[in-house]
Amino acid sequence: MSFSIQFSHAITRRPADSITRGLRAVDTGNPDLALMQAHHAAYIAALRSTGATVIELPPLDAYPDSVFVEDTALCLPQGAVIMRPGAPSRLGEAAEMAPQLRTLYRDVVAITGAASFIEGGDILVTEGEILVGRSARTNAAGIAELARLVAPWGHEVREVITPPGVLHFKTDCSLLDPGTVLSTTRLSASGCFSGYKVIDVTEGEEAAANTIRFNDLVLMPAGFPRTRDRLDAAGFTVREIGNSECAKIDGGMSCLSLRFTPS
Ligand code: CIR
Repeated sequence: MSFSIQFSHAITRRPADSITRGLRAVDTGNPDLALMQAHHAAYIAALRSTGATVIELPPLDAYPDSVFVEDTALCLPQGAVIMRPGAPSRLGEAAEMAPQLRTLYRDVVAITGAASFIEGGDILVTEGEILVGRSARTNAAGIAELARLVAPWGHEVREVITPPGVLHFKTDCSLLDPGTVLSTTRLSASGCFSGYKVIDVTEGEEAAANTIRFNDLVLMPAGFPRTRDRLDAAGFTVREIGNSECAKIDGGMSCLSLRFTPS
């Protein structure tokens, strides 16, 4: 059983009407809620098709970015860690997720330091380590606090750097199997994946790097044919999911769920 790619559960949250106020680095127009809902439904259906239980939480209008549940928690086999998002408008989302995780896990701990900030999008869990990218949302204090919390569970944290101008570490990479990473070249060139097999996305298809391996499937954003060819050639079972609306507010496949096997 590979805890980094096999999961019995996922949690998602339906997009709220307020999604049009979602944070974004560059304004390319507001997401269309109806189309986003359709993409979200396809995403959930794909997760369920692997046999997993998917818990769908109701929309939270007070938090425009709350559909991106990944940023609120880190779920490990031994327990869950509630994050402290670095985006002030997202800080309250973590407290909304905590009670859900307490119903599923015996052990739920939290990042609490006033100076600690960390978002789940900056965290890549592999079989042997937890890589955390320092970014505009995740700072050294947040990473150090996470390392202290997960050490008793046997996990080692390695601090890495999210490329400048990139929202989250996992905006630019994802785990395809316990030893294989999909990455942009700008990230893999930093050398942070030494010891892993790396498949680079095709130049010009950087937005394809944020996929998720969920049980037998790799969910990838639709519309990146050359990267898809690379994944097919490497033997992965790929499901393309429309991501045009989430992409307008810097979201992708990983942000839309928490994936875990509760203990
Ligand atoms: C934000 O800027 O926080 C959201 N608009 C997008 C969050 C994407 N989350 C993720 O990649 N884990």
